[in-house]
Amino acid sequence: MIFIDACLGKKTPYTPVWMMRQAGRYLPEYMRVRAEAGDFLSLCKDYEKASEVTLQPVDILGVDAAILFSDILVVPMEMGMELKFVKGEGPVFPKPIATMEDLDRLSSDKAVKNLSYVYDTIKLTRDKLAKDKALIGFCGAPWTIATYMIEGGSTKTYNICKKMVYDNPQFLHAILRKVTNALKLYLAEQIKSGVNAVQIFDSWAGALEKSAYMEFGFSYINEIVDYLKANFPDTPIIVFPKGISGFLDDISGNFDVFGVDWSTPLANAKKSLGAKYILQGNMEPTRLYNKDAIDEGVDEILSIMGGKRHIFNLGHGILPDIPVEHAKYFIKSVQEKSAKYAK
Ligand code: 1CP
Repeated sequence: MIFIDACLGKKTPYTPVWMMRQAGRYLPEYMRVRAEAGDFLSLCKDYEKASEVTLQPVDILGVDAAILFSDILVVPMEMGMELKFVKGEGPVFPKPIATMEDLDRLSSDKAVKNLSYVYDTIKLTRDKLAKDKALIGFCGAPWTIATYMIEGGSTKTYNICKKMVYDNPQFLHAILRKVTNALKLYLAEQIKSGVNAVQIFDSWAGALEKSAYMEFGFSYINEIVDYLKANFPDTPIIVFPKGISGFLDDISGNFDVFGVDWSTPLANAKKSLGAKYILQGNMEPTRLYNKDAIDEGVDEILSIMGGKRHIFNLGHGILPDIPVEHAKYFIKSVQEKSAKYAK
């Protein structure tokens, strides 16, 4: 698998490429399966349909890896929190975690058991996926998941959870501890079910100042990484903490790949982290609106990385109104142009 070889720093015939959020609303084929399922959460729970949409971007776009179709928020949901996806609003937890009693009602063990539909999706998908394509499992980082559990949904200010950082850090640690316990076992089950690599998404890492992020964010990611490396040393781990370009020099851990977000100049990330980690990323996702912008973005990134120690991706998820034809053009252009660097 070219994607796994690249994660491990082996030479590959071209730079492998996939896109964060590559299965989803920009694909008419996805919309059809989602309509059949009824709604988004029913789709996640139906392992045959979830597997079908996991495979769609491989068949339609030719990406080098599939990412499991699910969501980061099924973990707190299966721990015992009611979750709704409200049209136009995104995810909503009607009863956010505010007290120790709220937290005590949640169970990490129950979540790991209840998430069996995810393990079934993985088994079926790995069965159907071409042998040379990798299947990526994933979870949200404890901090990012906790922001939704505490705020009750998406937030622009993070004021409730950031107040907790300074007013009640013990309680925030208790929440993060419980989520981390679930995520260690959840990713272990994903690996046992057949994923070839895992990615930890810390989409809201940039909401915290450095010292707070190290204490409440990155330390929990590293705990998950160390647990997985002790049990599954051969499975590559990708971390994606978005919005921390100001302190990349201080990032360390036992993971294999560092995901660079689009706001970080890739040359800076290469200087800080490129010797220690394979870098993944980081084309600005809105470049996909325009073919000339795609060409320019791909050329610039390939010239910085020189076809080495790199996995191509966007610097955050693909947007729902991107033309499919442009997504195809992007994937093909990375695969063709990067082959020239490999010679
Ligand atoms: O069909 C729909 O309308 C639902 C939209 C949708 C989809 C397609 C949601 C709701 N989640 C997903 C799938 C998903 N989410 C995947 C698998 C598909 C793929 O990547 O190809 C993955 C890996 C995620 C990860 C995810 N969910 C993250 C981390 C990555 C990121 O984009 O930063 C986050 C923050 C979420 C929460 C979430 N779930 C859904 C939405 C709209 C959101 C974001 C809400 C917000 O911005 O706060």
